[in-house]
Amino acid sequence: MATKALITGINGQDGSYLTELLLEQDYEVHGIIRRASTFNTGRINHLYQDPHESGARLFLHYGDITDSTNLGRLLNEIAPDEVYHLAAQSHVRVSFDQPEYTGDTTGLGTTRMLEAIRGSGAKPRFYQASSSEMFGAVRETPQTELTPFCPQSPYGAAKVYAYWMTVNYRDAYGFHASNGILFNHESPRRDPRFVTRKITRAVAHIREGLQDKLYLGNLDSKRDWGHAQDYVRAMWLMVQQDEPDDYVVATGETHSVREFLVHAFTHVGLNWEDYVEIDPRYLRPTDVNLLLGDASKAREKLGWEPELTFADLVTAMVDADIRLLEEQKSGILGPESRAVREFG
Ligand code: NAP
Ligand code: F7E
Repeated sequence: MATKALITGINGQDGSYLTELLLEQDYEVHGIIRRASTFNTGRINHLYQDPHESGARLFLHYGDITDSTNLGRLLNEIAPDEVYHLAAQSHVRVSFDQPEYTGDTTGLGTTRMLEAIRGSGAKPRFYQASSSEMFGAVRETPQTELTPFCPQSPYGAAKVYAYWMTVNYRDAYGFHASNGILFNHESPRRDPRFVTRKITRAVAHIREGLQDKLYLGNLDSKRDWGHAQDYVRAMWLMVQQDEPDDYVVATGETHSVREFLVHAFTHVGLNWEDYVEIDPRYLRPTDVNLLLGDASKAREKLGWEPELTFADLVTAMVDADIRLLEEQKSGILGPESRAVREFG
């Protein structure tokens, strides 16, 4: 029998790459999507399978991590072997505008999932999408699993709560529950409201003369940026271990937003300083100025290594945005989503 995984946040950046990875390994994958006024399965449309066809291994279910009765029912119905809890309000800047909602989804959402598992009587292994934002005003550099948390945003604070609830269910109820403390990871599937994709998308538009300026906030901020495809592999490896544990996942290199700009604009022969302006709207009440992870534990215990470098990441994202724009200009839009037609 195929191993069954349940993924919350399946249509997000990480959910889409993780689904690809699990389907390649012959898992049966169940994903929770929430009802929105427009269909939002763009990142997983290429994976969609008609659930009526024999051999289908990807199944989508409506649900929401603010709805505990729904989560409990899905846990009972699906009886997964592994749960990857990725759903969250994941935007740090937005968490200052919506601190209560962020606490509800990003923090309490994890408790609801853990409680749904406990109530179901099943014993799936559990992965919690923890974040380097928990380190906040960093107490040491580089950051490891032992570095104290000092969150600087409602998002970071909610993730700290979720981290400790995961540890608590491991200690109190013997859950196989692990925290992946993932540093920033990006890809061509990154939402354009995060700085990397905002930049690479703008580079593609500026190159075509479709955009004059790119407005940004704090350019001095430094991040340890990796590729999402590498990072979902680390999630899976954590869940496969005999013992649950917590792991930092990072590249061990840090770069400023300014350096990202230099790489992205230079890749197409442009000078970023001709286009970028600062807009205070993108500054945060408190920002995290420096993140740099030490993933030695993940390397030693999981055998995990990132395969893609910072330069690979930037060029892959710029090239993908150029291709996307060319497809849009020539009217080649992606194949109509079968999910849109069939998931009414
Ligand atoms: P993302 O692209 O923003 O995806 C978030 C997912 O959560 C989406 O599928 C979203 O669905 C879903 N979601 C949000 N609120 C929900 C709700 N109330 N009920 C059900 N689903 C809901 O994020 P990501 O980059 O893939 O990150 C995955 C997880 O890792 C998140 O928990 C994030 O906080 C965490 N994380 C990310 C990074 C990073 O650098 N990417 C680093 C560390 C940790 P909709 O499409 O409907 O909005
Ligand atoms: O900001 C600065 C901004 O929004 C990175 C999420 O996946 O990673 C992500 O959170 C830096 C910050 O990501 C703009 O101030 C400058 O210092 O791309 P970001 P983030 O806040 O690091 C962590 C690990 C997560 O867990 C989160 O879910 O870039 N910055 N100008 C800007 N950022 C944005 N978004 N927009 C700007 O215009």
